[in-house]
Amino acid sequence: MSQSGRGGVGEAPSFHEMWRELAPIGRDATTRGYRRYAWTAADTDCRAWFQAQAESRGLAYEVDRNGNQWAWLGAATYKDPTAGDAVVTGSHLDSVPDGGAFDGPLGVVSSFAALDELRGRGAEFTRPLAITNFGDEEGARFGLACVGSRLASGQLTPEAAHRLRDGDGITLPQAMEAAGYDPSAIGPDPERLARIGAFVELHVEQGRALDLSGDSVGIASAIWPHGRWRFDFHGEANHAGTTRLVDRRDPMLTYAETVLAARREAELAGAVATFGKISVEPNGVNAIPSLVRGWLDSRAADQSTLDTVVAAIQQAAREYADRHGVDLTVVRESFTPVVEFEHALRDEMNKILGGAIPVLGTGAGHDAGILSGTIPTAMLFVRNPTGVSHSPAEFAAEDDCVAGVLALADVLEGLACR
Ligand code: HGY
Ligand code: MN
Ligand code: MN
Repeated sequence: MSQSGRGGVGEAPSFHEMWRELAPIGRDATTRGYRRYAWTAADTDCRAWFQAQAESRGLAYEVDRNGNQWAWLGAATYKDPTAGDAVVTGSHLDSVPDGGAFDGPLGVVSSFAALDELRGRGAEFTRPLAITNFGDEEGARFGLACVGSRLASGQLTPEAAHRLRDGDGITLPQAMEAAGYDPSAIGPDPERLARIGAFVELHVEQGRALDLSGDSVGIASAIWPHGRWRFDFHGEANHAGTTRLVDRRDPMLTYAETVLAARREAELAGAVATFGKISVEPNGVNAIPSLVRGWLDSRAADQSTLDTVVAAIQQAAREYADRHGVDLTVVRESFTPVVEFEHALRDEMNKILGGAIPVLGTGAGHDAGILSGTIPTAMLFVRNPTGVSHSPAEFAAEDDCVAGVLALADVLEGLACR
């Protein structure tokens, strides 16, 4: 809990105000879920909100070559801005389809609120501080997670990024241009990352470890390796009413068997595997499909388990495809290796917070994970009583959100106000 020992509803007043302002942006009136996809109008509105928060606090606002947003305090005034000692905090504002309110925005809102808290304490910053919004973390539109941080760290080449296409066939460059950004500028940003001594991302916990331990705040230890694979099952379109079962080459059948195989293989290995997205052509009630596309998301505690699970699922899919005269192609669309957060920063944070903060792993990917190969990164988790995420039901209690703001303020004070 915060060194100041303060907490409880009503603290961090700016948090509540920002939360209320951000809440309606990109929320679907029917599902109450969020649809803040990269380079859409909702994303533009979120970006405008971020810029307003930065400028209202007198922070130096900028957008980097990859469209990530930065709000700097003191970048130009402290000693040498290229000293590599900047402390950065933030997260993302985009969402999965019908995502929850907290995944991403909690980290960004808490960052601004933590700065307000530190200013309220009269903290003296001795290192540059920045608040960020990394673009397209969820990959909901173009299928690749963490595009903004992958581009910045050189893990995604501009050429590969330019090839990304959404479900309507719109390319990433077209989408960026339509949103007023120059896609030809994207690429690695080593100078910017070299300025950073520590990146701390606060995020709602996507699990129940803190609920079970009775803690408001936790610190991340590691992120499971995880990836996304697209399975294309090519069959033969035909009449649903007149085609004998024995004459069918039905890709939906193969897809269904593969989904069951994925669950079976994941259970056997203590991993997770999800087919959460599907597209069917021609998608007619009375027509056997010609093509079924299914996207597999699989994750495991270690690389070899993940490899084993995905290989077994692909093997089963090929056997089913052969049996039904279906052709199968599998494409890996996104992959993130295991992340072990840097121990020194993790332990320093725990010490700043009193030394008794639980340290927990996660199966969820984050920009802090992507950047961990380039700069020291760490994560703070805020209790989610149900553990539910990537759903409108995602929730964190007000008291816990405030505890997260105060913990983040303590960490930033400890790191940037020595
Ligand atoms: O998929 C993930 O784990 C993250 O929410 N992008
Ligand atoms: Mn997410
Ligand atoms: Mn997230």
